[in-house]
Amino acid sequence: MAVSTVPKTGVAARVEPVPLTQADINVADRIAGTSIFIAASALLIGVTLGVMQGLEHVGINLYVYVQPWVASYYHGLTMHGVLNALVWTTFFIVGFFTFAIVRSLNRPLRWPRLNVLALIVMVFGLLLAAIPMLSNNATVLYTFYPPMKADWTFYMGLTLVVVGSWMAGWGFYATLIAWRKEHPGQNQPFIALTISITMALWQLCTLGVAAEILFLLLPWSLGWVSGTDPLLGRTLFWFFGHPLVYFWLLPAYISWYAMLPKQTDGKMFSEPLARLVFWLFLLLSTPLGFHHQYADPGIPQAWKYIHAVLTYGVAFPSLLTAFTVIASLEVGARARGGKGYFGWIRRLNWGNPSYAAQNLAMVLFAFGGIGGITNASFNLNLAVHNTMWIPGHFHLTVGSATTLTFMGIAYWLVPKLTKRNLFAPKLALAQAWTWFIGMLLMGNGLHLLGLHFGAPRRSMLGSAPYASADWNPFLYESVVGVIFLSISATLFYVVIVGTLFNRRLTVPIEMPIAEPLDPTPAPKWLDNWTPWLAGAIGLVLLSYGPMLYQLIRDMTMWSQPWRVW
Ligand code: HAS
Repeated sequence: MAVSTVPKTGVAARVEPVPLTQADINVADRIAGTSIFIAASALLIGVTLGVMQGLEHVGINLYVYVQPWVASYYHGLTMHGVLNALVWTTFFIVGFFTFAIVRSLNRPLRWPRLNVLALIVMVFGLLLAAIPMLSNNATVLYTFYPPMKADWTFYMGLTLVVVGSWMAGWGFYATLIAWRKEHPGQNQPFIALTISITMALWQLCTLGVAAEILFLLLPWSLGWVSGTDPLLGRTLFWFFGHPLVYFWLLPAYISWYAMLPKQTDGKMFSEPLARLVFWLFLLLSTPLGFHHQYADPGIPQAWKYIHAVLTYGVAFPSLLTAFTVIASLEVGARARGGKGYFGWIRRLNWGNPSYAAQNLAMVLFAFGGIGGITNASFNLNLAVHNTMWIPGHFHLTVGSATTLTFMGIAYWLVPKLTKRNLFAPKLALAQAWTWFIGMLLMGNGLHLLGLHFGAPRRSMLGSAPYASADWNPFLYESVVGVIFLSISATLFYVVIVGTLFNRRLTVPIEMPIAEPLDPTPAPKWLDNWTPWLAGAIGLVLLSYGPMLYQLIRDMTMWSQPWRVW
């Protein structure tokens, strides 16, 4: 690698940029395509099981027809949660990021073999976890709270999926670092920077679940120790569990900020503000997991209060996002002839399924986000915790903001990867709208069931003796939503499979990258990792350190394993 003779200006010597060749693109695209294929396959099984759950809630029990493949409602619910919330998201994100970082930096992956190996480790982990899951030996739901115990292969498999995703992240950092050496003094490109921030957030928060699995669950499931400590296990899980939701959300935000405006002729309203949003997520996503444990005895109120305040803090970058992304879209709609305070909305690119899916995902997220802020309040949380309100909340967030956005991204990404035209764009458009209507109905029904009646989550409501007739309107509302969602999911697979066999692309597809409205580069403090990373680690130590110290000091490994279902 040649080093150019740049005069000493206080900036590091420039390394000659490595050009991006077709062979490099092919490597990245193969990783991306394989990851997204696995993601979509997981989602297919996951949503099918979701439909069965929805039908059970109105007394239609299909589980009797699928024995022994799905042994019980809870067996199905575990696979639904793991496949949709963990597998679909993680594999899609790794694939999408691999594709996007190469384009954003216009350079090859620094260590392509590491990224290939990362995917192999993830797939191996998935297969290992799948064996006990399919055979009903890991029916512990996607949060795998102890003292419910799964077969050790389940924990080991999930660990490998996480380790593989770390390796993918290391590959991305190495690529960004190489780019920085080649472009000293220049700001890191927005997409590559925000991909790396998302992966850094992921590396930080997964330390919690890694510790839970390695020190508590694996030795316990292997029989090396006889008991475990559920409170410590839950605390380590939620150290990871809440930032996990931002790992799901930030790829959607990358698309909303940096790609979606371009799809409607808009520009990024403020690139510096968008960078600030991602740094704030790095800073604030992890130190707030106790808001999932408001009802847990053993965590002092003061710590719950601190985490509540920080939770309100992490809602702030989303509020910034709501204003700036809408402004970016408005710029585009006005360029397309939109007029009036709200009249411009009609001129957005609603005819394009990729655009429409993502904009509808944003609308659903506005409701999901408000629900999240409600959850964060200690008093309100006591009313909704462990009720159907919570599935209502997360179907509007991970099930809509994330999933519908990823579907929208797939509508340009899959044609780009396969070099084939999108099959039946009108069906794709119908898919976006049916998902939107389905989630509105189901989300509303589930929220109200939880809030008004305290209907419990994770329960077979269809055969629950305590279920009252007053619940029926909301149960039926949500099942109508489920029917819309099943139509939508079917359309999604028709479009994607149709694309795989469609005619070759006639017009090449470009990855949409929105230009900033103001081309002035962002200030240097928004391009500097050190203060944000140090702040994130410091805040985690302050907000978790004393409590973790206390929980580990007082650890009581007495809980015997339970196999409930
Ligand atoms: Fe949450 C529980 C608090 C966001 C997912 N959350 C969960 C669980 C999941 C989940 C899966 O404080 C259940 C875990 C379990 O199994 O037990 N959540 C929040 C807060 C936020 C939040 C404060 N959650 C998310 C996101 C998720 C997600 C994002 C997935 C992707 N959540 C909680 C709490 C609990 C919880 C408690 C525990 C509950 C309990 O008791 O168990 C915030 O980050 C939300 C901020 C978001 C906003 C919305 C901004 C709106 C935007 C769109 C604007 C667009 C518009 C449309 C208006 C403030 C950016 C424009 C239209 C045009 C036409 C232009």
